[in-house]
Amino acid sequence: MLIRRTPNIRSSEVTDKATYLNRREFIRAAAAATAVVSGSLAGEPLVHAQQPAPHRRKLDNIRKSPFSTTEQPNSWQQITTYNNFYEFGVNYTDASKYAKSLRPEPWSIAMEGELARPAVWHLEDVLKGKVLEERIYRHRCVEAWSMVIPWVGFPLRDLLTQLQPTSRARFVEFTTLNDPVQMPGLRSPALRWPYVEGLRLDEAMHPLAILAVGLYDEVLPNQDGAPIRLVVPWKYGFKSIKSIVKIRLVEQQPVNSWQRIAPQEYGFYANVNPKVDHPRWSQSKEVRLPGFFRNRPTELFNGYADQVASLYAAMDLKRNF
Ligand SMILES: Nc1nc2c(c(=O)[nH]1)N[C@H]1C(S)=C(S)[C@@H](COP(=O)(O)O)O[C@H]1N2
Ligand SMILES: [Mo]
Repeated sequence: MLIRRTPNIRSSEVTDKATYLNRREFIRAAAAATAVVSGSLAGEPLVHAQQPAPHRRKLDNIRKSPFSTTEQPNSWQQITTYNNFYEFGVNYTDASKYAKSLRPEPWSIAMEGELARPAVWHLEDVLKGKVLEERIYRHRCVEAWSMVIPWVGFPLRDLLTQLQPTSRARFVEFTTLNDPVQMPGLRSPALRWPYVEGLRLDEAMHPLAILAVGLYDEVLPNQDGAPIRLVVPWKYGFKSIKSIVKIRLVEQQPVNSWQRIAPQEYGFYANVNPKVDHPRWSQSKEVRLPGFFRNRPTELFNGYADQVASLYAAMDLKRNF
């Protein structure tokens, strides 16, 4: 028997990831120290040094959703200057600086795989006259920061129902645009490109899972995943893939980009869970931006347990992390 050794991560990649994580911690600590020294009262200089996204088009036909949290949303400035979007660089300020080169209009999305009705969607046509919902959701990155974001979008299940998955469809695989001209970060091997994510079909059909096309009543800024991104509020942020160009229904569980690069650190499920630590840091607490301190208890399923826990009733969440 041939034993094929497949080292999934090159040690250089692990080192790189560890280095930027440490650098982020360092930058955060340095910013906090500066704020104290310069006597800042607000305690929120970290995200204020950056340029917020320009305002583009207003969206119409938005109704409020009963699924929204009553927590105070973060500001436009905060939501558009503190981003993870590795296609534009690995630091949280990179997307606000470099995502200008993304061209989100016109945009098409291919729907493929186990579907009775495969389709190519022209986003502009689909959104014409469509009723959208404002969903104010908690947003929790695997790196322990959190925000509250007023997304505008529609349930992913509406789209899937229309496309009619076949009986073989068990998972949904999403793929981000892969154009190095628009996305300079693709020239770096930080991740295996294109960025890919996946959901189990029942997760994708859950009413909380949405495709977002806007933020604060406006079209999505580039750094937040224009023109269309997934939002799965009970999972770590990396599941919420940005700038989607392909949605594929498949039989086999997809391997997402983070799993591929570090399978012992990032799983397929990525459900927010205070009891399942990341191998290199605790998940029991989080920092609500724009603060500095990890002093907020992490909530199971990011606070959405009442709605989603039944999806995982029979599962060991330590093994299926
Ligand atoms: N294509 C793509 N999608 C992505 C990412 C990325 O690097 N590329 N980063 C993920 C991570 S780690 C997080 S926390 C969220 C951040 O979303 P936000 O910048 O809108 O807050 O986007 C996710 N979606
Ligand atoms: Mo993240």
